Amino acid sequence: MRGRLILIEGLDRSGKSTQAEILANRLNGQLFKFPDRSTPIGEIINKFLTDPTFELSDESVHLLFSANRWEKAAQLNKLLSEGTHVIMDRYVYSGIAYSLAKDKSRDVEWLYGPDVGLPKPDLTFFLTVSMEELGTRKGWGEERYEKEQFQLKVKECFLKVLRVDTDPTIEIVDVNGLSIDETTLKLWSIIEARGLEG
Ligand code: DGP
Ligand code: NA
Ligand code: NA
Repeated sequence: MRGRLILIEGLDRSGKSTQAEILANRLNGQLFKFPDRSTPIGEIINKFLTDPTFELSDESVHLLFSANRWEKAAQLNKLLSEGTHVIMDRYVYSGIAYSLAKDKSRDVEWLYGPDVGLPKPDLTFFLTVSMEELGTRKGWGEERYEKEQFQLKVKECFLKVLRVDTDPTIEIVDVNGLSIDETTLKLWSIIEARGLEG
């Protein structure tokens, strides 16, 4: 049987990475984190995110993040075909939402283009947390996109891009005020209800 691909999306500091790690353990699966800063393209992305003087055009940034996902696609497909479950911390929806947040007039078809053909998640969680709570979390404000005004735009773009009304694989999960354990419980109950735990 093919492995399950479960994706966790959300704003910066929403708790995605923590939950992705916990779920990967519980499912005895592999964790993939995007951007993966360890690859050749990931190193450029890391420089872009951490060095405010490093300039790249919006289009280049968009294509680099997509290329970073393609760097891992063969490995991802191999694991899934061998029956290994994979949990992902960010993926295509982050690519669309962050680029759209920079320029709302951007052609969404163009934004999707470079990601067409990547393996599709069986389930996507979008974790929502209030801006007040996000602002209090560790490390906030250190990297390029971690500014409240921009994160508000990203949230709006995520909700536009995640077609929760027509796409049954999308679950928007309000985790505001929840502890790590409470959040895991909430996510796990959805995984179980969909029969994806086995
Ligand atoms: P993280 O390591 O999850 O905090 O991600 C680093 C930053 O990169 C974060 O601000 C979100 C942003 N990001 C993640 N994926 C993409 C993408 O595909 N495109 C763009 N433009 N930004 C992304
Ligand atoms: Na971040
Ligand atoms: Na993270």
